[in-house]
This record gives sequence, C-alpha cells and structure tokens, in this order.
Amino acid sequence: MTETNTILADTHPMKSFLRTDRIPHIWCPGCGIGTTVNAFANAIKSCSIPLDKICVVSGIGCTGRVAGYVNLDSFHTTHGRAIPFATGLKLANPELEVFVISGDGDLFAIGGNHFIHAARRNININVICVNNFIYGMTGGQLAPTTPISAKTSTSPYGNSENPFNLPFLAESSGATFVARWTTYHVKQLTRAIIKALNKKGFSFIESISPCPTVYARKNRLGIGLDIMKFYKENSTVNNKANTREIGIDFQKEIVVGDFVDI
Ligand SMILES: Cc1ncc(C[n+]2csc(CCOP(=O)(O)OP(=O)(O)O)c2C)c(N)n1
Ligand code: SF4
Repeated sequence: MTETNTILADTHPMKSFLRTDRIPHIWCPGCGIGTTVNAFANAIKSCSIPLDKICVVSGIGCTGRVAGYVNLDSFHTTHGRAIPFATGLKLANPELEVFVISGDGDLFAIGGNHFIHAARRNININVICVNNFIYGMTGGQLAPTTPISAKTSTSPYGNSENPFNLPFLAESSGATFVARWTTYHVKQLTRAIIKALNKKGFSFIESISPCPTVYARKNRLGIGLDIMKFYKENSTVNNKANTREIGIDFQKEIVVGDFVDI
C-alpha cells in the first residue's frame, strides 16, 4: 500500500468495518459495489449485534470481492456457491447473522438453483445481490438479469432473452423479506438491510448498481454519475407493488421498495 493509500485508509469513516490493509480495492470509479458495501456497513453499525456474530459469504466476480474487504469473518467461495456455504454456516452455528453478498451472475446464473432452494426452505440468511445486469469481472457477458435489447459482449446486437425479475423470483420461491433499491437510494438500502437483519427467515435485497466500465460502456450510458442521475429520475418507490409486475426493461422505470415483509 502506498503512503497516500495508508493515510486514506486510516481516515476512512468506515475503517473499522474494512480490512484497510487490502486497500486499494479493485472496483472501478463509479461502480456501485462500494456504495452497497457502505450501506451494509452502516446497517451493521447501527445494530447492536457484536461484529464477531456477523459474517459475509461471497461468490466470484467483482462483487465477490466484498468478502475480502470487510473486517468480519468472511468466506470468498467458489462461483455460484455462496448460498450453500452460507447455509452450512447457519446450520452449524445458528447464532451467526449470515449475509451473502454477491453478483447477479453468481447468484442467478450458476448459483440460481441454490437461491431458489434456500428461499424455498426459508433458510434464515440474508442475501444481498448487487445487480449490474452483466458479468462485470469477466468482460461483460450476458447475465440472466440483462434487460431485453441491452448489449453485452455476448449479445452485441442486443439481448433477446427475457431476464429474471429478481424480487418476483425471490417472493415466489418463498422469501420472507424482499426489497429492491438502487445505489442512489443509500438510506433506504441501509434501512432494508437493517430490516433483513432483524427478520427471521430468508431475506433478499436487490441493489441495482452501476457498472460504468462494462455495462454502461457497451450501452453508451455514460459514467457512474450519469447512471445515478438516471436512477434518481426514473425510480418509483412503491412498497405495495406486486412483484410480478416490476420486471426491469432497458433504460425504463425502476420500481423500488420493500415489497415483501411477512
Ligand atoms: C465455475 C466457474 N465458471 C466461470 C467462472 C468465471 N467467472 C468469474 S466471475 C463470473 C461472473 C461474475 O458476474 P457477476 O456475478 O454478475 O458479478 P460482477 O462481476 O458483475 O460483480 C464468471 C462467469 C468462474 N470463476 N468459475
Ligand atoms: S467491471 Fe463493472 S462491476 Fe466490476 S468493478 Fe468495474 S464497474 Fe464495478
């Protein structure tokens, strides 16, 4: 770590939640993963749960790196398998608050089977998905969340496959808490993570997040700030929305809210 990085890491307001010796992190300027981690750190800061009772499990991808940067017991597992590791942790030690933080590709492509079955069994864990609509780390391939007509490195003429609507998938699989916010909605995202922490059962939070380097570049959406402006101007808060009706179309309205809390 350079001297400047050491100073920055030492003065970071969230330094007690971060492994500052790992800074600088790998995330690109304008990426929303850091904002999601900030919301997560704020959420656990505001709860009285001892940090040695909270753990984070991530799969593989840019988001998967979260496990390496949080100053908590954490597992950086294999691609798609964060939920099975988390399930094992929770079964072995039910006192732990277990968070899975991973990408949309990791959780819903290779890991999709694990997601639906953990929700179906109502495993008492919390899953936060950073959804940037693409495989960020590996060069921008199509994900199961890529909106129709969006361009990726494997759909250069635009995606023609229907994407998953993640809150609907979570609810219909059995999740007891389901929310979606964007990284523009930091306070609401933080509050949703606190609700998930206090909720017994399978909780799912989708954090819609900019990937300026791959998704935005392929679709000419500008830099991270442009995408945050888009979220600000095109998000509708509706906590009572029917999750069946809130699928995401390319560059259209994004319905956000705490949709399910049972
Ligand atoms: C078994 C296996 N298959 C494929 C890969 C390559 N791989 C690494 S990360 C990744 C996708 C990551 O996408 P996502 O989960 O959306 O995370 P992001 O990078 O966008 O945060 C893939 C396919 C791998 N590491 N292991
Ligand atoms: S490639 Fe995309 S998802 Fe990965 S760190 Fe860069 S901006 Fe974030």
